[in-house]
Amino acid sequence: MNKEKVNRVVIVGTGAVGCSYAYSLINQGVVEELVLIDINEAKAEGEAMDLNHGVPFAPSPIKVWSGSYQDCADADLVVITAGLAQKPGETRLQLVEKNTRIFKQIIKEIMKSGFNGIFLVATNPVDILTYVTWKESGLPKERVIGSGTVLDSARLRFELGKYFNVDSRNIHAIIIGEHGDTELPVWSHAKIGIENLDDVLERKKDLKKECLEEIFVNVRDAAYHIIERKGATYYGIGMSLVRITKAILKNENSILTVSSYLEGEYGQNDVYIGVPAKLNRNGVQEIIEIELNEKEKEQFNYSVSVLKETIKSVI
Ligand code: 6V0
Repeated sequence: MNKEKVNRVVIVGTGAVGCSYAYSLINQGVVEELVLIDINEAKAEGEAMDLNHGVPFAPSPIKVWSGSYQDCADADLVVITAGLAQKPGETRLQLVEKNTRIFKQIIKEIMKSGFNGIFLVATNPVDILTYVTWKESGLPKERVIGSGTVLDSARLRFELGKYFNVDSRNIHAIIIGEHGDTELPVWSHAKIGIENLDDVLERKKDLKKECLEEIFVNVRDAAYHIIERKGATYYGIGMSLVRITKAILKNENSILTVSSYLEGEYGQNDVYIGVPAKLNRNGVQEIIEIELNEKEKEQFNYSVSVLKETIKSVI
């Protein structure tokens, strides 16, 4: 195999999220090499063994092994899903101190290997830990990305798809802001297929605009509802991470609401937050600045202020 063309992804953290991502990545045939790292080495080893037994059924060949931080040297993408997860009732921001400590250690090890690819962070609170990753790694902002509100936007599309009885892949609606309690839906740009959401509501008298708020609240609180029932959420984020991985490694120029570093965009600076961004082989190629209405601007600015307060406490 020509080494030049081999894409290597390293996953740090082979818990529920890391393994759902790995499983989905293998099933979608996105990469040629997949390395698993965890502080619990036996767990990473067992997961690699188990996943390898599915490789004969994968759409394309892939080498999977449990490795060490030295394997990051040749990685195109390092995806971090390590750390503690929310307990029932716990907010994402409450995880910040413990996971920041874990991250500082992990990033140091990865950078020691000579890694010079792209970071994708999923651990919560994701916007804060993406900022920590950027600061600690010294890599350009374009190459440090958080999963942001990609999952939240998918949840919104799913719920709107159900409400309007339209394939969720035809729903163009996004959530931006913190991946957490201060996130917001951008109703002003939402489309059902090719029609503005407001026009559809105008046309279909049996559908009610008031239901949108309830749909959003359910989406925003989805993690709490799932954690209450099964203790953790992982399939949705696993598939969201694969979507982001494909956008990057396949050089797609896809627009996804990843956590990106703002330098003047949306009137904000020095913060990582979920906004629509164009992704390709170089990482975030461009942040798409859409015109928000007054209410959305206010909500977005509030979300930024909450994240900035939290960043101050860890940096
Ligand atoms: P988990 O199943 O407890 O897995 C965490 C893994 O990290 C375990 O295998 C640990 O051994 C490992 N780990 C801990 N410390 C280290 C370390 N220093 N080095 C290497 N590995 C380490 O948690 P789960 O997989 O459910 O969640 C992982 C993170 O993803 C949590 O912070 C969640 O809150 C977060 N999520 C993020 C989402 C998003 O949209 N961004 C969505 C869901 C969960």
